[in-house]
Amino acid sequence: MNTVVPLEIERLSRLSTDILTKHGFSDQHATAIAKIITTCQIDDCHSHGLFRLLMCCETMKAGKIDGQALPVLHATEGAVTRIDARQGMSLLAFEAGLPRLIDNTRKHGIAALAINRCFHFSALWPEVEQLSSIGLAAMAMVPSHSWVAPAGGKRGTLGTNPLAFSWPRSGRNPFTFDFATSGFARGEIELYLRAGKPLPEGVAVDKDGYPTTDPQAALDGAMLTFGGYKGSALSIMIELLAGPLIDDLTSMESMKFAEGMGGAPYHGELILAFDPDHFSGGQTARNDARAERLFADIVDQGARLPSQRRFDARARNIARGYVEVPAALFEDLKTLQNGG
Ligand code: NDP
Ligand code: PYC
Repeated sequence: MNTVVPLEIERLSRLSTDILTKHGFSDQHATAIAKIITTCQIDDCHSHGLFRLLMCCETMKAGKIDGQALPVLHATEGAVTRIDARQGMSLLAFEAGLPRLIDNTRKHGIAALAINRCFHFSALWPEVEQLSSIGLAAMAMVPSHSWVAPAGGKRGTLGTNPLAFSWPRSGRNPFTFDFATSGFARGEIELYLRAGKPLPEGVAVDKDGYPTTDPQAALDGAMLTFGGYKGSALSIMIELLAGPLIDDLTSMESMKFAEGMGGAPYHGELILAFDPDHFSGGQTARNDARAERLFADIVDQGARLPSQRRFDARARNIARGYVEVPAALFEDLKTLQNGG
């Protein structure tokens, strides 16, 4: 039976920073990572919440990450900001590059932040929502490791390559989606494995290329993209834009860099931001109202907007003051907290 234990929200951040600093992350990195992990766990994003502390520690044990690295911003006058994470985790680099991305977006109407040479384990929605919370629309994308077969193939070439988008809505939660371009995120398959549950059909093939619902066989074989050739093309686009375009690694190259060691993939990240005031010819309010009519027509027919489950979970968890964590994961986290 998959039992869960309650964990007070006020303990989440401390538990995460304790584990991260004990495993070699500087206070600055630990704080940046814990912030995202806590944010995800409060929203019941289980595949990229506390569970990802295991991947962070595994990454440190693999030996290539620099847990102390301070990101360096490249000097530039243009709309493209480049920041070198210097083989640290991506999140501190995102924090360091964000103010310049915002300034550039306000100045030029559209701007980009390219993070290079980062280890990356996290969900992207907390990043794009930092931009939509100040009235900007935003997209973010990353490659990962080459676990995913292209449509028509049976060998891992592409990453799980998430794409996130957030649209600001005055006085309401933003319109946000954030999904892996594989049918399932790798983290989700790992959670199925831990829970002893079979996968749905269509998520993966085994190492011989046959369809499988066995999570371990899926991890050993190849994952599939969502939406057949359409998800496959989107995934390839992410490889290109967050890889060669920004002078960084593809998922195949990230896999090679890892040399079979576990942990988070190593590559770049691309974040794009748009200022509606520049694009809508001074008619932002009128166009926001048109966007709201679009959302209303979706919700009115009984469909839900992406992220609504998350916003509901946030409200519920904050109101009761605790999140629910699988008991087995909580035991693993206690072991890590004790230095294991
Ligand atoms: P999900 O399939 O759980 O959800 C994808 C999106 O679709 C969410 O915004 C979700 O909203 C929305 N959604 C789900 N069901 C519906 C529905 N019925 N109607 C409308 N919208 C719906 O996401 P994934 O498992 O693909 O990805 C999970 C996380 O993993 C992401 O945050 C992603 O960034 C992260 N990830 C990170 C990687 C990395 O390399 N760093 C690699 C791959 C994934 P809601 O949350 O409200 O359900
Ligand atoms: O869940 O696919 C995933 C993933 C890859 C890297 C971090 N998360």
